[in-house]
Amino acid sequence: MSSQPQIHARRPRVMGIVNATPDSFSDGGRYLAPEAAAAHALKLVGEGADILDIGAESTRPGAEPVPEEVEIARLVPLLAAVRDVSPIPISVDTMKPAVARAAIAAGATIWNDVTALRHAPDSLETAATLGCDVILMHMRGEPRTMQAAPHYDDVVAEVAAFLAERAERAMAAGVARERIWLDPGIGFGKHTTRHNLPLLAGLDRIVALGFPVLLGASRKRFIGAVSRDAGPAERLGGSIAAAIAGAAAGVAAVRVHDVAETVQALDVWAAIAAAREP
Ligand code: HH2
Repeated sequence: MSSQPQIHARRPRVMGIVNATPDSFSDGGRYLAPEAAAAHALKLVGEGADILDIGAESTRPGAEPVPEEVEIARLVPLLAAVRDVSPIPISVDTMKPAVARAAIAAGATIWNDVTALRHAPDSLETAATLGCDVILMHMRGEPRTMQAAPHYDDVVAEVAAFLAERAERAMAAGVARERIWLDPGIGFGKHTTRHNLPLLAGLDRIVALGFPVLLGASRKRFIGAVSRDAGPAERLGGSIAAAIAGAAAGVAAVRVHDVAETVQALDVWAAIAAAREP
C-alpha cells in the first residue's frame, strides 16, 4: 500500500491536455505530428497526470471547424501511439460522433464533448451505444461566435440548470448515470470577468448536482484579464489558483496544460487539508 493514500485521495484528478492542433490558443502547432504529441503525452504521464485529454480541433474563440476526416486522421495515429504506453485513461476532445467512435475504437475511454452532446442529431445515441464516460460541458453559442455578446441573468444558476438538463437528456437516451461528468465550460460563451469569475466562485453549486465535475481554467483569458494582462504562456500561477479554487469546491478533476506544477500544488493543498482534520 502507498504510504500516502490519504493525502492524495481527496484532491481532484489531473487531466493533462494534448492538443494535436495547429491553432490552439496556448500551444497550437507544437504537437501536430503524432510523434511530438505522443512524446508530450508521455511526458504528462511522467509528471503525474491521471487522465489525458487529446484533441484535434481547436475550440478557442473564433476557431474554424475542422473536417471530420482531418480530425480522425490526426487523432487515430496519435491514440495508437499513446494507447500502448499510457497506463492512464485517455479522453478524446471532440464534438463529432464519428470522431468519438473512431477514437474510442483506437483506445480512448472518455468522450469529452464541449457541446454536451448537442452538435449532431446522433450525438446522444452514439454516447449511449459507445458506453464510454461522457463529459458534458456548458457552452453558449458555438466557438466561432460564442464570445460576441454573451448574456446571463444568473450565470451559475443558468449553467447548473443547463448541465442538469443535459445529464437528464443523456440518461434518457441510455447513457448510464455513473458515466456522466459535468463541466461549467470556463471561457465558452462567457464574458471574461463578469461570467467566468462568478462561475468559479459558485462551483460548489455545480458540484451539488451530484455528478463528478471537471474544471478547465488552465491558461484561459480571464487570468490575464485579472492579472497584469498576462499572455497564455504566462498564466501558470493563475491556472494553479483556479485549480485550487476548484479543489476547494470539490471538483473531481482539473483539465490543465501544466501537469507537474498542478499536481504539486494540489498535493500540497490536499496535505494541508488532511492535516486540519482530526
Ligand atoms: N477547454 C478547452 C477545450 N476543451 N473541454 C472541457 N471539457 N473543458 C474545457 O474547459 C475545455 C475543453 C479550451 O482549451 P485548449 O484545449 O487549451 O484550447 P483549444 O480549444 O484552442 O485547443
